[in-house]
Amino acid sequence: MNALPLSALPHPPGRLPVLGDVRSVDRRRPTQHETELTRELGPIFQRELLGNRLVVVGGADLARQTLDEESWGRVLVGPLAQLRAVAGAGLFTARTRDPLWGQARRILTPGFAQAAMRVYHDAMASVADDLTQKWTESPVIDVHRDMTAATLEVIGRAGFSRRMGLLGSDDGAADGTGEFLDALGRILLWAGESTNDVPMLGPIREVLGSRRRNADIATGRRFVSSIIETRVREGARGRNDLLGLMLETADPETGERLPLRNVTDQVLTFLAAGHETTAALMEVALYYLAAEPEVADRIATTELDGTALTYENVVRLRQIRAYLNECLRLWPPAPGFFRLARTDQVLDGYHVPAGRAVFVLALAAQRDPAVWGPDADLFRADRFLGERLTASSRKFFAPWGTGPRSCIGRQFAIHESSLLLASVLSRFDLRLEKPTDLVMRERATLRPEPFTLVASPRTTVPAAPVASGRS
Ligand code: MNH
Repeated sequence: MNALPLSALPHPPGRLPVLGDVRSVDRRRPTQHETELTRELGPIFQRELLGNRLVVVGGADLARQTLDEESWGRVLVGPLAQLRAVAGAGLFTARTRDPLWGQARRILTPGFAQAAMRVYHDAMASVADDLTQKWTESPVIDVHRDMTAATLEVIGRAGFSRRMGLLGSDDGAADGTGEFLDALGRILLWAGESTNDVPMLGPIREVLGSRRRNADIATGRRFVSSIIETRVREGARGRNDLLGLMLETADPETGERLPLRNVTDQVLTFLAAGHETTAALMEVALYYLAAEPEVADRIATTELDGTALTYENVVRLRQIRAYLNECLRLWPPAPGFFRLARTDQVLDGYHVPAGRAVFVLALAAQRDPAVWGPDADLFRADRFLGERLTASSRKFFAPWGTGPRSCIGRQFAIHESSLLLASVLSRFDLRLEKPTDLVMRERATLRPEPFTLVASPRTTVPAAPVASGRS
């Protein structure tokens, strides 16, 4: 074969000697910038910074090629590598060959299966009730703050049977929660910043910030340890939640339980991975609902009208699901992931040697007009209503990642956000406080810049009930 070397890949204009493509660095919005570059440079391109070459795969067909588990695997680089210092061998940051990864994944899988959502439903619904109560009392909404609170409350109440005191009638945050949240925020900021770092700045900031960061990490671990200790003291018996699973269940394969230190890693992982991404999804959904009130009205009247939000009914909310999928397509909270060539590969005529990592830019591939059509950049939830996307579809859609390391929390996030969105939508008309574009910021995730909504009681006249087969 005469495949071209990666050095021949197109790159942004204005490359400098030694420094490389520094002129094209956009530290504040790296993956959005790379998505623009995909349109200019094609489905695969390179960015070289001080001799480090990042290969970006933004075309849908090429991205789909990297999903093949035989030829490609996951690799811990970028922010994931940074977060290892925080969450150690938690599921997200453990190496696949670390026995703790397989053990934890097997122990926790039942806790994230669809059937488990029935168990978490009431805890999730209690958060939805607190949120709608709050919005009824104070209808001018800081969406960022409230979604952070709601998603942390959900993982706390459903996952660890622990109220975080961020919403509802609690007397305020439980001991240390505020401090923990501040520390977590700074840690995620740091991890996100190092993603597409100019390589030289990384080590410098590393030294400058390490004392603060170590203190933050210690704060995080102390907070989590206190959750675990409380549970151990009170006795784990009968607690049907993630923490119970981790403390009491033996791995069906090895018969071993997770060491306590690893349970700490996991709880920290779930608090971080479980809230930031879901909050980002909820914020995007709320933005579009407020920006397009006709769509909100249609869903409220045709799908939600009079529907009690029981477990069974939430699972059947087809329009809400399609809506969430469209949010995940346009603004995936995890905008990309790294894939490592297990053997020599060819992408679009370029030779990718075994052991080489490429960055699969889901943000670009999920908007590739070649497969999603000329309106790929438009929000149109009904794309997801007609067809079911399968692995064989050319329409690249991987907001949950891929393969054995894909998101374990997927059903959890879908049930939670369907329920929260349905609760809010059936009670309120939402409006943007003032006309604003959706501006996405990039930290550890792709998440909207804070914006304000105004909620008023829903006034739309409900549609007549449909006897069967609502659609
Ligand atoms: Mn989640 C892995 C996206 C919600 C816990 N998650 C991943 C990956 C993506 C992802 C993408 C794979 C990353 C990679 O390959 O590098 N996760 C999401 C999105 C949402 C989400 C878009 C919400 C929307 N995730 C959640 C929730 C939880 C969770 C909620 C937990 C309660 N996610 C995880 C864990 C992993 C993961 C744990 C790592 C799994 C593994 O490596 O075994």
